[in-house]
Amino acid sequence: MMDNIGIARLLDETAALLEIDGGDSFRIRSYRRAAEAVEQQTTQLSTLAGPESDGKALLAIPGIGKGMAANIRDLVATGTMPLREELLTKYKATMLELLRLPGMGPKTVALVYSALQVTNLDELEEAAKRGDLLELPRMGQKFTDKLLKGIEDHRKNSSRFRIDVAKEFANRISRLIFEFPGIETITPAGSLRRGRETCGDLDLLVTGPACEPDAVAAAVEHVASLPLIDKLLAKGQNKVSFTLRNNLQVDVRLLPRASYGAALQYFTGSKMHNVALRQRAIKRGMTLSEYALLRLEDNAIVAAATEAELYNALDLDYIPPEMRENRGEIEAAAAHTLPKLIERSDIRGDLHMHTTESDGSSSIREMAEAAIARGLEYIAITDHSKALAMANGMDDKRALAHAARIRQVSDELAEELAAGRGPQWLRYEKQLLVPQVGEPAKPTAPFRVLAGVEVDILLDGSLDLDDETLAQLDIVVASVHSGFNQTTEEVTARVLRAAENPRVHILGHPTGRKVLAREPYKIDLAVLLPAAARLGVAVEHNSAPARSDLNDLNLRLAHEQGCKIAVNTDAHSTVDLDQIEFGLVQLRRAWLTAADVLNTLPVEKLVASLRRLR
Ligand code: DGT
Ligand code: CA
Ligand code: CA
Ligand code: ZN
Repeated sequence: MMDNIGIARLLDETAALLEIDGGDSFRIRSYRRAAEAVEQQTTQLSTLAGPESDGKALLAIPGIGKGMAANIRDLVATGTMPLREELLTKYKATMLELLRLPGMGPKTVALVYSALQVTNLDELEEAAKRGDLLELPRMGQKFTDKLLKGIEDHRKNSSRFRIDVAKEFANRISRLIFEFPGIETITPAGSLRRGRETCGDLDLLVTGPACEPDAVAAAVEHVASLPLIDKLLAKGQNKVSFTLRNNLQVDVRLLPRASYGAALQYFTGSKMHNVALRQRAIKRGMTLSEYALLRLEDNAIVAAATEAELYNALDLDYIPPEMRENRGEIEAAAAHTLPKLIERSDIRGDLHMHTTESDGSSSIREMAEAAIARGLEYIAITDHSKALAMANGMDDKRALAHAARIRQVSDELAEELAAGRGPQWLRYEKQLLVPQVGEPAKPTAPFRVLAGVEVDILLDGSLDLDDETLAQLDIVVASVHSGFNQTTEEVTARVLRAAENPRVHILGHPTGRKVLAREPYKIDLAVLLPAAARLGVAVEHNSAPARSDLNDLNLRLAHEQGCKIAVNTDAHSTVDLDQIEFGLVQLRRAWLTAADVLNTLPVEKLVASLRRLR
């Protein structure tokens, strides 16, 4: 009998095959969505979709319509379905891995198959090495070289997962575990809790009455039988390890409340932080383990229930997880000089986002309301400029007309808020950070929508819009979106030239990298950052988890060089505004405080500080 994971896998595979076949994008999406929906079910669909069922239960699942329900019943009954069989007469199931490579769109995948019978990663690599791709239209040596590099990167990267992916799965799994009675708290530990931009595996720590020694066996059974488990790797007394369909490994530990703090400390790591902490314990006549901090002479428990007790017992201030990398945090905690790290409530504004005017999917008004609902006091709308034709970038005339509309929305909203009419608040479910709409926003400070632009830095460092246009805008973010193969000298000089333009306020995504997907362009930050500081132009940390432009070490460097730092979401839709969380953890990993960040300022101070002194 096919389980939910099997069903989801085949629906997803069908979506990929449809894509290669040049299918309708709406139809492709409906298969992907159905796969996700199936995977999140708590009961095995085979029990609802068997031959004797009427199929109604399937239709009750959001994302599953009549056609999809029929597909699922076919999958359960026969292990396949007609559309999949039809596609498999033309293509091979393994081809979906090719879609993940840079430059390999569905058309190219279809082409290498029809011309060279390439059906998987290994075959593609061989074909590229043999030079077979050179025979195909539009695939020169450059394409081949790039592809080989892409295959190498893919092999290297596919064992780690982006922080947002890890967090999403941590949430899904937690939701399922919480269905068992007597579970109180679930905390993701390991690299996810420390806010690293990628995670090798998930470490979930669970506690509550159901995890006490006399009760834990049943809770372990519950976890070990979660329907989203692909392969069960291990099931111990209080630990379950498994993998998900995407190969992400999950280690779940069920722990008694009395030692939860010690376990949390141990499994949060990092290993280097823990090593240093254990040495400190030994110097003080204690030993530290995942169970407790013990006094050596009589094995008495000094601390175990909470992390705070444990750090305090070692004469340390509490060290936030993001700092636990053994980069001087233990010494600072001992000297009571840990910085007060920036928090979400410190952020007053967001200075980089898009609307339907370029490649965003929400209107000015929608973005502004979503920002108010999240407690922000101002945003800047910064749509693309014309060089980014693909994103429907604006020319000078459109940029100015758009600015006028942005200011109009700003005025309208100020009036409505003053009259006591506001959008709905978003509330956050306690442990899972899932936004939910609540009561209307209380009118707070007058909200401002600043008129801005994200102007392209052209290949020679000139800007894509006229100076007179830029001078009329409140916020100018300047970004590189082209010429990624320029040399270090070329790209550094290019961005420096843009930074020297006094109308530019912020250098947008200054490295252009994409996490696990694209190397940064070869910019020399050791040259750029001090120059940016001297010129008074801010550098952006882009919170989109796929970008995360300046990593923790670069952010630290930017701060030490005296740069202004802006942390923005680059939102392309209202929900993207929540990406700020991911940006903030990187700032915290760089030890930054609210005072180090531009968009913690109230709007008047922000606008004043943007004025460039020259
Ligand atoms: P990852 O999964 O590669 O993104 O990185 P982490 O930091 O999550 O590493 P992981 O999952 O191997 O272990 C989670 C934490 O548990 C780690 O940060 C420290 C602790 N830990 C696990 N195994 C050991 C060990 O053998 N020695 C020490 N000192 N700590 C360990
Ligand atoms: Ca881990
Ligand atoms: Ca682990
Ligand atoms: Zn942008």
